[in-house]
Amino acid sequence: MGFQLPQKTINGAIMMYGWNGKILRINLDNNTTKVTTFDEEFARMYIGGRGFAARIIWNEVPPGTDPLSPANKLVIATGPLSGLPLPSSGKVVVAAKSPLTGGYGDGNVGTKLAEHLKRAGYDAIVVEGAAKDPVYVYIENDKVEILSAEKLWGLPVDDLEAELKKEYGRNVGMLSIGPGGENLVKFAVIRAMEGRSGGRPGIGAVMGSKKLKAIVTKGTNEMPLADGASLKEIGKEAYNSIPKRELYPIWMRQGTMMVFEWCNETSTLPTYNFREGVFEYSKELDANKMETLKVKTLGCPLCNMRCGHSIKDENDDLSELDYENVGMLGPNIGMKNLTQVGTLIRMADDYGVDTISLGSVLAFAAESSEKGYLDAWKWGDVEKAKELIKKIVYREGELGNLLAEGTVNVAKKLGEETLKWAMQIKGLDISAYNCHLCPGMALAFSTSPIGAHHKDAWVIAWEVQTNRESYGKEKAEKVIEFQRIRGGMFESLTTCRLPWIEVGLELDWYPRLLKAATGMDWTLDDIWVVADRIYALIRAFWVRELKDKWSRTMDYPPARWFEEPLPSGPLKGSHLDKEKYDQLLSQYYALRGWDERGIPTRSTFEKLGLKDVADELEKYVQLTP
Ligand code: PTT
Ligand code: SF4
Repeated sequence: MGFQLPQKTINGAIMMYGWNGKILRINLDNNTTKVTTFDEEFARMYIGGRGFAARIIWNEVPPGTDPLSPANKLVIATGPLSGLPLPSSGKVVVAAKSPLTGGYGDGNVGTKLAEHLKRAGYDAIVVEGAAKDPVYVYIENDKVEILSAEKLWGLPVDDLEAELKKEYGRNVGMLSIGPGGENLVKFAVIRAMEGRSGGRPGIGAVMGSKKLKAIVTKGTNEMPLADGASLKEIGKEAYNSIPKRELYPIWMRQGTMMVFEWCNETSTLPTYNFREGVFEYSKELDANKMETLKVKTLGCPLCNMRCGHSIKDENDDLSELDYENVGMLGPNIGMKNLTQVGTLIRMADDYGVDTISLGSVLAFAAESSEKGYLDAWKWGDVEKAKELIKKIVYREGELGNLLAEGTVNVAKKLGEETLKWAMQIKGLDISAYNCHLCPGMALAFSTSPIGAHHKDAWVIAWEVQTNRESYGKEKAEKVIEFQRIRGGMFESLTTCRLPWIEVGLELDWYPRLLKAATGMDWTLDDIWVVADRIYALIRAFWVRELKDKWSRTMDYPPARWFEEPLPSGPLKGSHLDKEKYDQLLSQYYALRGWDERGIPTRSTFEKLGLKDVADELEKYVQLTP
């Protein structure tokens, strides 16, 4: 890469531009806080967000740690572009060892905390240990208070936020958990005051295990920028260019719900636990229907593409409809009415559980009931669904307690054969795209570093438009290209990727913005190297956890997509071909410099500057040279 980080001296201490160089450590075992620093080398190698989180978790969470024990660490990390005046920068990464998958887990949340944390003087927070009684944390620049949350514990997210706003006002960053996180539901998320959610792999449960109800942050310092004037100028140009884009008007009307109809038309809509790809009632749930019900649009801070389209639910409460939410709590569980789906989404938000995994575990329970393994509920019964959601969140009774463990764990309890219809990969439930005839997207899901999430490589639109049936090398190349951009660049910068995806904001804006923020000349190729490093590091984490239980089958999609052809729709009879998928996976591994087990070779680790990781990993598995 060959660049030098510029530095400035403040009161004798060397500072970087773009980063504060400081991580706030909050230890809840003994109610202490301290600040640790990182140097230029660390910033250059991992950029921020996911990169910082992955390295901290690799270094500090020992193999075999129970994810819900005090030894796990909760990391909340910004990147050098988070919280700055540039498009959609109000994002942070929340990460920990996942209680759902047992591997590395993270999520991305839109929140004012991105800006406030940076202005408070920190790039990241690491929460260590666990409190005995419920607490929340208030950070205001150098002041960090650990306060009793005795009166807040048990509150659903909306009520909690209302209480904390009374105390701190609206001009703060606020992340919190609902009863889902408190009760250690394995797919609990962290909620933001702006209505967003993050941390699908149970990061909210990790926060709950630490008895940490909320983090409120207020920062008032200047941002450490190399060239603040240029940054403002380039950021303004970028903001101004967005509304001129062709797709901007439709995006502003429909947001992520835009894809609902397309999914139904292309047989990729998750329907009845991904058994089918088309839903006969899709018109009752799609974006056009949403537009007739929409009352408000919410969104993350610093964004001019706000996409939280909200309707009133059955109780007249606001419910935010994103495609994943509607796909998983709509057709995937047989719901035909958008207002009712809105009620289920609203419950998930207020309780603080992931809509995708919730839809998946409910679908799994309906199918398992149909097959005689459970007596839970039937598809489309909205009253029963509401009852079950409550039971899950409060772990009520045997059934609630069982389903709160998440699909993969329920399947393991019911019997190995039920794993055939447990729609997950590496333990994380698949988000809302049916891949009976999308080998590239199946590969993207299977090689995502946190388990089956579309966030790292949403190749499905490209795949369906080009050569859908191909298992050629171009699919592996496209997955890696997207993983570098989405999972590497956007997760470490850390900003929202939607300006690039949805309205076509060109990627080369980002090195320009990075130059203004950090003073460094980054090229996109420099960033891809960091992305590959982060991928190799996260893969090392998974392998270190699983040791000899790790194999390439961890990168396989569920049996349903191979063995059960689509029973209806224009693609009736389609399914993935296992042998060809395996060849595609081998091509992916070869392109990444990973061996046939899907483990980076020693030479790949070393090329990426991760010799120390290779040395540590070699204590657990033999590496290919
Ligand atoms: C994300 C996942 C998604 S992805 C959705 S809808 W999507 C679901 N949203 C949930 C929700 O809402 N409430 C809830 N209780 N559970 C939910 N689970 C699901 O979580 C989100 C947007 C969206 S909307 C997407 S695609 C993009 N994701 C980004 C990303 O991952 N990285 C990034 N740099 N930019 C992104 N921009 C977009 O952000 P997870 P958010 Mg989320 C209410 O968290 O764990 O990553 O899972 O992030 O701030 O809510 O914004 O059709
Ligand atoms: Fe948030 Fe949507 Fe804006 Fe991205 S585009 S920052 S998800 S409101």
